[in-house]
Amino acid sequence: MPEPHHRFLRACLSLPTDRVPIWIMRQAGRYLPEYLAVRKQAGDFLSLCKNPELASQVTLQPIDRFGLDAAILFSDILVVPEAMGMGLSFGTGEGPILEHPIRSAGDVDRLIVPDPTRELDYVMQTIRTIRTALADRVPLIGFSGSPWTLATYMVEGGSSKNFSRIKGMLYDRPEVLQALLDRLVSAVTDYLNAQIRHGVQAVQIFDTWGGVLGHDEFLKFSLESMCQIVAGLDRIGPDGARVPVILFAKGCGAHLERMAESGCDVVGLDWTTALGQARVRAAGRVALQGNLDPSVLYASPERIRREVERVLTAYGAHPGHVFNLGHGIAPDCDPQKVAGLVAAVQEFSFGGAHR
Ligand code: 1CP
Repeated sequence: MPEPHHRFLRACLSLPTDRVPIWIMRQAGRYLPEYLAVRKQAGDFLSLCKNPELASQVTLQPIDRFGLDAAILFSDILVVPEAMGMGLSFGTGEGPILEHPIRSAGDVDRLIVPDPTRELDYVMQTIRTIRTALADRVPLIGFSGSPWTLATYMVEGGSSKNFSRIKGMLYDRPEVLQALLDRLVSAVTDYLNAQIRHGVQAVQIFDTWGGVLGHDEFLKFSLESMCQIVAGLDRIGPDGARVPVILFAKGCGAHLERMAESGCDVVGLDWTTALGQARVRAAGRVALQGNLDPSVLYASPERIRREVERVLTAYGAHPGHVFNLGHGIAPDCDPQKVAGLVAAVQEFSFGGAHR
């Protein structure tokens, strides 16, 4: 199989690169004035997600502005529960609202497993539009939420602080939660395979809320379903290239070894894990992505540069590092700071022939 030439794809596959690639979780979004202008044009956030032309425009905005090494599809993890039949809305300034929360086995039975080329066809159109607009400048990343993370929104009915309803379900009626997770494994596997068929060149599974689970509960109720998805993915794209799979589970650095055995190519880490030790623990089985604390972007440009150097030095001169924040960029971030961050990654990691 031919080796990829893009440094992001090469790093995902632990191949040598000219320098460390960088992309940023939530790189398109509210901290960019040009994003807010396009969202206004679309009317609201969900309409923006469903408009392939405008969603493609906002996907490319951070690429044009900062010269990042990968683009990520502009969409949201919650379009999958919507396609399964749950009503979805985003109130202005509030979190998401899922209209018919899952509270019983009957609620799970009523969920459909969507045909991604029908209920989620607008995402497939967006992928095609973005690939044309990118013209192979950088690779395109597709994504989904993990079954556990999607289930938190579906059971709670929106964002949550203490996850009381889904935790109650986990301990009292684990069979209902398991039935929901099983249905989500099918929906997410079909959805990511459709994204791959339509042209995404890597996929990331976001397990934003894996870290709220106890040790054994994470393995049983989150990692297990992610492993099933990884096993069901088509790892070769329509152009014959390998499609790397990234698992990002926030607050789950303790489970790195188990995640590295999932069959994924890259494990994404948040900033609570020591990156140098993580590389040793991963033992060459996977590449690592991360892991600058997003709050570093509130510091001075000089301090940001020092912290970038610290992350790069912690990983060291080895292949298989994708620079990223440890979680999504904050909506009140100053775009100038992001420009400084990208420049620092480019400068400090350039010329490492060993990478
Ligand atoms: O007002 C707005 O413009 C909406 C804000 C917004 C944006 C820009 C939401 C609402 N989602 C998004 C885009 C988005 N969401 C992307 C775009 C691609 C990118 O540039 O990265 C991605 C990958 C996501 C994924 C997503 N949505 C996650 C997982 C990643 C993470 O940050 O942890 C989660 C948990 C969501 C749910 C979500 N979407 C939006 C909100 C307000 C929420 C709830 C967050 C919460 O519960 O705290």
